[in-house]
Amino acid sequence: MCRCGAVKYSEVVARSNDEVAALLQEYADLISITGGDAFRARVYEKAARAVGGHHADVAGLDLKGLQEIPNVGKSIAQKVLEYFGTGSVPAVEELRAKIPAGVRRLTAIPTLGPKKALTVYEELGISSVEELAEAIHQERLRDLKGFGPRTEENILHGIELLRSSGGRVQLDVAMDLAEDVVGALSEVPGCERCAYAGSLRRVRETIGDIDILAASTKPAPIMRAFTRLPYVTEVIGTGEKKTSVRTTKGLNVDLRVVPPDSWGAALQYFTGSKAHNIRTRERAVHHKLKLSEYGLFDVETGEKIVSETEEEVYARLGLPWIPPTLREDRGEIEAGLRGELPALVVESDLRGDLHTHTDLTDGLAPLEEMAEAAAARGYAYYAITDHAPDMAMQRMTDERMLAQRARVRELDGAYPTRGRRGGLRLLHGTELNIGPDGEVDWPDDFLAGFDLCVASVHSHFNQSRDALTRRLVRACENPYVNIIGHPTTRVLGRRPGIDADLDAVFAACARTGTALEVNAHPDRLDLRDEDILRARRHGVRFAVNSDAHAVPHLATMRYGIGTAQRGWLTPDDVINTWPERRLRTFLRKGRS
Ligand code: DGT
Ligand code: CA
Ligand code: CA
Ligand code: ZN
Repeated sequence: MCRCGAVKYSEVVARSNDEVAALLQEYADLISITGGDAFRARVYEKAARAVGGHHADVAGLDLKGLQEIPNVGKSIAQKVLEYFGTGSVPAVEELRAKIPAGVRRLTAIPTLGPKKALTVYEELGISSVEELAEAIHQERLRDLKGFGPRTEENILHGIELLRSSGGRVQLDVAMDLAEDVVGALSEVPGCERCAYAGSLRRVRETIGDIDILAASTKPAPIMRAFTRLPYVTEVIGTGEKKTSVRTTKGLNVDLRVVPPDSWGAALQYFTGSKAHNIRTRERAVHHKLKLSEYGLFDVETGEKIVSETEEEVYARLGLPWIPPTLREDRGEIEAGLRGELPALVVESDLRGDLHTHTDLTDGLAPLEEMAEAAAARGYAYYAITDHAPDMAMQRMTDERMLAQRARVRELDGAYPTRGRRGGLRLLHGTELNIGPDGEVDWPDDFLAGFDLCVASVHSHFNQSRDALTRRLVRACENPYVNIIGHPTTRVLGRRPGIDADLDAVFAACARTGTALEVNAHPDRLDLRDEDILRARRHGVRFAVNSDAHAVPHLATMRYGIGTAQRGWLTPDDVINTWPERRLRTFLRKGRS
């Protein structure tokens, strides 16, 4: 068979086959982790491989067709049909509920079996690959039964394999590490400036490696301090200008030290993106200048032009300073030349958070703690939006919801905040489930009692494109639905977004006065930057929300704001920057 034909074909069928393979593999892992029959786990593992390698799309097969795939028996075929029918498999959900997602993620490490994954979870409370890497570094694993220094080394190697294959890491992981490095290097005598650049400064949704820049006339002590940071596992290369290391987080960090008078040019260069830099270099040529990682130069005299700030560099190119989140060559140069760069929304513009949870459903903290933390962030208003009853595992009832509302009314205004003279305004809301036909959990008369409703897709992800589109449009047309939560439902690195006609959904949002969420959770960042740009052209409004399930999650807003900026949003586009009265008018929507 022609190779290119085969590649194309597999691209077409990959989606559903890969999804099913991942589901079966996960089920196999879950069986092992929960101490189930090893033989049964292997049966599912084999089936996963067979489906993943199957030549035709499994989505179109019936029970008989599925059983014709090698290693797929009746019970597995039935689960696959269930999956395509409803988007979930109860048997899998049941096991999922028993095990934290972090432990399941541990089994992605090729050198860590499920048994050992469960041991480190039970004995040391480790539930993420990052925590595991750190524990190994602190030599905390070797004392466990069945572990030793060799096991530690082995697992660490596996973590590196995992990282180098997948490559990119989540924004929050990279940000924590980068801020730590910048903090440490800023302390080194002779370090005049230090900052992170690259994709992290542009707040891309995932990060390949961290780029740190320092300004100094004496690079050596900074390089030395860098290679001695506690989480550095390997020095890949080190020199006068550049040092690269590998860290316990499996993430590489590049450090460049430049003379202070080139800081602006270097920061501009290493912030990128490459596409943006190509355009700025063109502008430089146009102005008889040369822009490189070494600085800005006059082409005729070869003289270095002092460029201590990025503003100076952009000014020499005839441009205003361009915010890093726009530097993707998506029209920012043209807008800059026309003097039409957007006045981007910033974190301090936010007056509230409109999608948050408490321990009434799957949150970790009680209402009081969440509200207090929201007030400490200086918000003027804060919405509590716990899950609605159609998500059966949350065991929500009308009574529980109404009791929460009574408490919310009691606490309204009770928390002093810098954002509002009368104390934090509490809004009572809910996160509805958009059912397979676009219906939601409660009838209109009950919905009318909420100050706002977020509505999200939480099941049936695999409906046809038409059905998914109709479903979302119908949710928009519900007069009580104010915000579509995490609109595509993607989970970075784990689940692709649903396949709906987003332009039709965006148009419906604009027409009905329904906002689209920019979910700030670094697992989601949904809508993503490119979809925000598209939605904006339809005239949609947005809500940048944390979807916090615990107090620390409130701070993930920074990633949501970064993503909103990458979608060119201004405060006027974002309803939770608005004063309360304007917000309340928007939330009334088409309600009578
Ligand atoms: P990443 O690390 O994949 O998340 O993405 P970046 O953008 O951080 O890319 P990276 O680390 O390879 O390089 C950092 C910046 O340095 C990049 O955004 C622009 C600049 N840069 C690196 N290599 C080149 C190049 O070959 N040409 C140009 N114009 N700029 C480059
Ligand atoms: Ca980078
Ligand atoms: Ca780099
Ligand atoms: Zn939520």
